[in-house]
Order: sequence, then structure tokens, then C-alpha cells
Amino acid sequence: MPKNDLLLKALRKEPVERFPVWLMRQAGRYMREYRDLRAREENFMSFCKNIDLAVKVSLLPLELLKVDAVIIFSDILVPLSALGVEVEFVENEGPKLSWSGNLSDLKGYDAQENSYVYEIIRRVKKAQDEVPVIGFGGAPFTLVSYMIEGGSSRDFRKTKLYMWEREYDYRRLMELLVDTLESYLSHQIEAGADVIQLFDSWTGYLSREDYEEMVFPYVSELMGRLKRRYDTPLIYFFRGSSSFIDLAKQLPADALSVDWSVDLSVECVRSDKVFQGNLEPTVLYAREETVKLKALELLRSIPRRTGYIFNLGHGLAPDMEFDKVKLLVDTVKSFRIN
Ligand code: 1CP
Repeated sequence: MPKNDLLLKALRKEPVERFPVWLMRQAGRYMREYRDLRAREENFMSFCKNIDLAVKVSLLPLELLKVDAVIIFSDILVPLSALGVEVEFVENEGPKLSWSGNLSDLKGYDAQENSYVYEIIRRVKKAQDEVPVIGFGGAPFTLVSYMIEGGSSRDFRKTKLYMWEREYDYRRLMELLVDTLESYLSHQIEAGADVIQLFDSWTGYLSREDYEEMVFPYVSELMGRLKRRYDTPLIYFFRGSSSFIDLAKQLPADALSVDWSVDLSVECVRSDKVFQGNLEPTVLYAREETVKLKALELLRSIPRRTGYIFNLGHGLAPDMEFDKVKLLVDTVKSFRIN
């Protein structure tokens, strides 16, 4: 059990002396120390596979920000290369993936190809017993969208057309991702991950109907399978949160990580789910007083004494200032629940 178990307590809705805080993308380019370590490897994939460096990077936010949880350093796209998809990160452009769109060009997932990820978890656990360790994966839809788009997208046009016009293939692909993630995340849990977060970053582009018919059943199936085997808490991060929150509440997730479209002062009363979020990341570009004010406004609006985890509504960006991020964490940590 980590010495600081605020996150685990909040997930179980047990009393906490203050709200726990960690930030999505907390280890990243906004940190000088990250950029220094990153410079030691030529490309991002080899950086993810360098166990020593990945462990160091995972621990940076604990050392420099003193957050209440460590998320292991890796990327959601990592397991896709084990399916036979070529994954590359082009500097200043983002990920580039190549796959024909045909299921016959994919291979069965071999979890051992990602054994370095499980080793990073074991080493991060061994290196510190201060805070819980979060393992993670992309949710099936978000991973499928990268496979079909071949990278980032503005409108997810290819993914939507694939979903609508090749529904059979789309569903087979989603099933393959559910099997893959079940195996990948089970290995992370076996390696010692205290919590698992699923990132469904691009659901905000979908209609409610498509989310309900084409995305929700697969997230539900994946979480159900993990829950039958483990009691490890599961957090589901999804964008477009206010449109689908009633559906997301039906998932076997322990906590919902929501974006800033959700009014937590209302949602925390309506539902007994644990919530994580949901400060607008853009607040971090504002003046110090504004950062503090916005964080306190959110904290004061939470009508709960536990069952809440402070985070952003989406991840930190590379051009944010470290000092503002630190100020944000310190502000949350000094807030007392009354
Ligand atoms: O060169 C670099 O340093 C690349 C920047 C970078 C970093 C720091 C990428 C490339 N990935 C990561 C790490 C990362 N990615 C973590 C590490 C742990 C942490 O500190 O949080 C995590 C959890 C992720 C998850 C991730 N990767 C998501 C889901 C979260 C989110 O922000 O929505 C997504 C969508 C990705 C894809 C990805 N990885 C990297 C890039 C540039 C992108 C593309 C983002 C896009 O499509 O706009």
C-alpha cells in the first residue's frame, strides 16, 4: 500500500483529508527535465521502450510537482505496433500509422511484445512507495480512430465513413481491440498497476447515437471483463462528456474522468459515481491569479467530501509553463474540504 493513498481512498469513497490531484500528460515536454531525457533517444518509440528513461520520466511529476499519483510513461499507441500496424512519431507532426484498413493485414496480439511496459510498472513500483501507480490504455474507439485516420484528425471523416459503410469490419476491429486491451491491461495489473485509466480522447466528435451503438458496448465489454478478474479501480476518460454522461454512468467504471462540458456541482449530486476532472487546460495559459482562482472555484463547487479527484478536463500541452502547473497542484493540495 502506498504511503499516500488519497487517490485509492477517493476511488473507494472513503474519507480523505484533502482531494487528491494528478494531471493527464503530467510527464511531458512542458518540463525541462523531460526534454533533457527525451534528447537522449532519437525517436519517441525508442524513448518509450527505454526502460531506464521511461521510469525516470514517470517519476518526474512526483519529484517536481509532488502529485498524488504517478502515471507510467508510455503512449496509448504502443500496443498497436504489436498488432502489425506501423507506428511512428514524426517530430512536431504527431503520430503516423500505416495500415491497409483490412483485418487480414493485422496479426493476433502478443502481449509479450509490450513486456517493456510491464517492466516499467514493476520498476516504478519498486522505485517508490509514496503514491499509487496508474497504468493505462487507449479505449477501443480512440485506438481504432488512429488506425483508420493514420494519425491525428480534425474531423474523423475516415473513421466515421468506415464505421457507417464498413460496419461489419468496424465491429470486428473493435472486438479485436477489446481482446487486445483486455490482455494488455491485465498484464499491467499483474505487474502492479494500482489503478487503470482508459483514454477515450476523441469520442467528443461522435453523435450520441454513434457513441451509444458503436462505442459504448465495447468499452462496457472490456471493463466488464477486467472487473470479473480484478478489483483494480478503473477510470474512464471520455471527451464530449456532457452528451454521453448518462451512458457512461452505466459502465462498470469506478470513476468517470470528464471534460469541462460537465457541471460537477450538479453531477456530483445527481449521481454517486466517483468523478475526476475537469479544469479547462487553457486556464494554465492565464495569469497566476487566474489559475488559482479557477482552481479554487472548481474545488469549492464540489458538493462532496470524497469521491472526487482533481484533474484537468484534458491533458497538459507542451507549451504550458511549469511554474503555473506547479502553482495549480499546490493550490489543490492546500485546499481544505469543509
Ligand atoms: O516527443 C514527444 O515528447 C511526444 C509527446 C508525447 C508524450 C509526452 C506523446 C506523443 N505521448 C506522450 C506521453 C503520453 N501519452 C502519456 C504519458 C503519461 C502522462 O504523463 O500522462 C499518456 C497517458 C499519453 C496518452 C495519449 N497519447 C493520448 C490520450 C490522452 C490525451 O491527451 O487525449 C493520446 C490521444 C495520445 C496520442 C499521442 N501521443 C503523442 C502525440 C503527439 C499524440 C497525438 C495527439 C493528437 O492526436 O492530437
